[in-house]
Amino acid sequence: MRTVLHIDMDCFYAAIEIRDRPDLRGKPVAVGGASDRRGVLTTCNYEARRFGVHSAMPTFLALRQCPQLIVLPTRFEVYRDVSRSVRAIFHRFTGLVEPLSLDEAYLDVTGDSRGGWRIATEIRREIARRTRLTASAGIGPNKLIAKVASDWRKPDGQFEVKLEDVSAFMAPLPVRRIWGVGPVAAERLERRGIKTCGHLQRIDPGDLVRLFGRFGWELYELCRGIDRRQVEPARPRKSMSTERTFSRDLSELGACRHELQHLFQELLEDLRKPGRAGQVERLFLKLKFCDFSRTSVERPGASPSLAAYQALLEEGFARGGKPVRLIGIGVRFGDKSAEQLRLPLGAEGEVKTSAGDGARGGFR
Ligand code: TTP
Ligand code: MG
Repeated sequence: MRTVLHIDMDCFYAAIEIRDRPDLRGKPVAVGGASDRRGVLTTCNYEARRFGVHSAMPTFLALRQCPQLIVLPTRFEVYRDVSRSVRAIFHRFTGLVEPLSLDEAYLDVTGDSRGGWRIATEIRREIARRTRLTASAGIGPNKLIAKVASDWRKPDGQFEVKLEDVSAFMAPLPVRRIWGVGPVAAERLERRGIKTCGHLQRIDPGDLVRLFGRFGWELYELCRGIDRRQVEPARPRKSMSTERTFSRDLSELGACRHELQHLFQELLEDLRKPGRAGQVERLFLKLKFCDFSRTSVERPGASPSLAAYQALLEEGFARGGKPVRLIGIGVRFGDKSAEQLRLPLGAEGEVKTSAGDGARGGFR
């Protein structure tokens, strides 16, 4: 019998913005790209959600739906810092922390005599004290249950599902809530009148296997709230990168070079941060062009330098021959990344080895 927590920050980016600008409290607030520049929202607060505004919505549509919506630009650096502090809090409770994104993680607290409920309360209190932000928690015997439960008392709440209540807890949930059931599988089920996990629980396992192959067995368990996936602490990272999308496409190589300097500084800062370290083996650069086509250039190299990235930029830029919408640069680590190394920096910002904690998003 395990005890798994799922902790999820409330309206994460928007909550941070409102924390830092209290005059915005009580008003509908969203974070994302400007409406005149193909922008979409990353998230919004509950006041905005009441108007039907949501994550990934184009900003111009959101403003149509809620004209008084205040749309703020993203400040990823700040979100990353907060995310780090929150993760540090998790780690004071257990080493078994599996981050899912900047604002959510699973924690395995099996065997801790305080019990899941009390640990979740303490973690949420600590998050509030140190970051002045709220989080919600789900407590259950596995990841599936914990994740669903963390939504139950959002915002600023927590919900626990005991082992004996798991099957009943699952029954009313739509089949889509099950890990691994995408839109296609959900539609196949719904066409047969199977809309909830409760419906699914009544299907013979043989029929599920006939319909879904091996996944049928998993479905048989998942719809009953049985989930064997372990909480897996973050693995050593294979690469680290930083990127930027420009509000106006860059048509000159000179302008790209200028932006590259900023990106390079960011990458160096990230590489210098303490954490898991590894030997840099390759450098890469990616470009996305105005027509959304992309190219990437990569070469072996143990020490990231601005000159090396400039050479990659020139190659990629010439290849595209089009205005540039996004530049990303990064490093790939060798197999030794797993070792806890922390070697000194070389001269002139050259990085001999690297360290970072994985919060910076890569290319998705
Ligand atoms: P979520 O946890 O999905 O959302 P949230 O924290 O804003 O709100 P909730 O209270 O419902 O948990 O995502 C965390 C952050 O990730 C969110 O603040 C912004 C970012 N994000 C995006 O950038 N794009 C997206 O499409 C989504 C869903 C989130
Ligand atoms: Mg969240």
